[in-house]
Amino acid sequence: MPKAAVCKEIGSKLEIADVDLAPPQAGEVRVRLGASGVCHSDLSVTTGQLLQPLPAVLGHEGAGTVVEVGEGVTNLAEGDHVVISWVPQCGTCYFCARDQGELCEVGSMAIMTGGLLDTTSRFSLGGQSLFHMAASGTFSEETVVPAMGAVKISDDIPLTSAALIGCGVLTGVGAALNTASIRPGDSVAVVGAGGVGLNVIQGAKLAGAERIIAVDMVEGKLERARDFGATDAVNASDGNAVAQVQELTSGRGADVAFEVIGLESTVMQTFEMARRGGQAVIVGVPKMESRFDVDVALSLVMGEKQVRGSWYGSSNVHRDIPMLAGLYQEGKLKLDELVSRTITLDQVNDAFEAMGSGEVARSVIDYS
Ligand code: PAD
Ligand code: ZN
Repeated sequence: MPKAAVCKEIGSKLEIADVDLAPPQAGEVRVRLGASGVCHSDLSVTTGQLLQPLPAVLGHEGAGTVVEVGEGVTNLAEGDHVVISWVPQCGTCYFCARDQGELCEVGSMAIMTGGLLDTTSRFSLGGQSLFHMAASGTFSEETVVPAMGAVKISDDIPLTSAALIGCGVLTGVGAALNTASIRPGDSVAVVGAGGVGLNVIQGAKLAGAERIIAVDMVEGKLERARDFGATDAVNASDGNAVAQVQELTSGRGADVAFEVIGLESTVMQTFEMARRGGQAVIVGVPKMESRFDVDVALSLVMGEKQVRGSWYGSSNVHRDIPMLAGLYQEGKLKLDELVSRTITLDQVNDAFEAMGSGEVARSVIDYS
């Protein structure tokens, strides 16, 4: 019986409980988690900002060891170290065939229903079925996931660092390398320097951006942003952040501006920070009813501004997880530095509270 953190209803704290886990069915694997990061999206489920069928085992940023494979699984074997992908990607549907695996038809259906690929769950508590957050459920000592949602990595990467690839790193670095079109020498603004924003910053650096402006309201977050490649820092609590970014970019605005918070107000600011002909890339997930009001004539048509949403870093997980793991091994991608503190599963509610503080980039549950 694995111990897991369960969200029973919106507005309540996660409950730690011993849950039942059914064996993997055909095309599934059972994974013993080594670690799971705590992402803002987990908190957003508990506040109702992000839709997720409940009750559910939360957590979607995990890495671990395969301990059992279901019938017909050929891509993984017992003992493999894997990063869990919260969008299982089939590789063959309409979207995967067009290099938009983050929108995979099969994976998206699982996420929406709260179950695995057949929409049913392997978790239960006292006979009541529990959903898996995003076909994962990594706030549990063990989980069962689709084999197409687990990607093998080398055994010598610490699982506490590898776990972060599963959401924050793929999302952030992918937004910079896959969604945006950053050219060497570009100026980039990143609004929100939390766990995902830091990865947009290090992704923009990998893409060759020359000026990387981090925008946040917490001084400690801005200091850490510099360690990840930010060349400038704007504290949004010191007055108009848009004007400060424009001042740093010769009055034009940034070539590419990213929103990595999930607020209507900062989505609008990010759009205004992008220069004429530039891109605003929205990564943060605001509440579901959010709207975005743009002046069509001046900004979109005559100004040729582009707005793009970025889901899971526009990543092909089967390509990008091994690529990111390789960059880490070559010393070109920071993972260990994202782990501000390791915690036990019982401390997960405290990790939500710590998110607002300057000291924490990511809290990571260490199951070992
Ligand atoms: P986080 O809480 O670690 O970081 C958010 C940062 O924003 C913090 O550093 C805050 O200090 C800062 N902040 C808050 N308000 C403001 C403000 N008004 N102005 C400037 N800075 C501010 O969160 P995270 O990095 O884990 O997640 C960020 C968002 O990304 C969140 O909405 C999450 O749900 C979303 C996300 N999207 C995807 C995707 O695929 N698009 C994947 C994962 C997470
Ligand atoms: Zn996440």
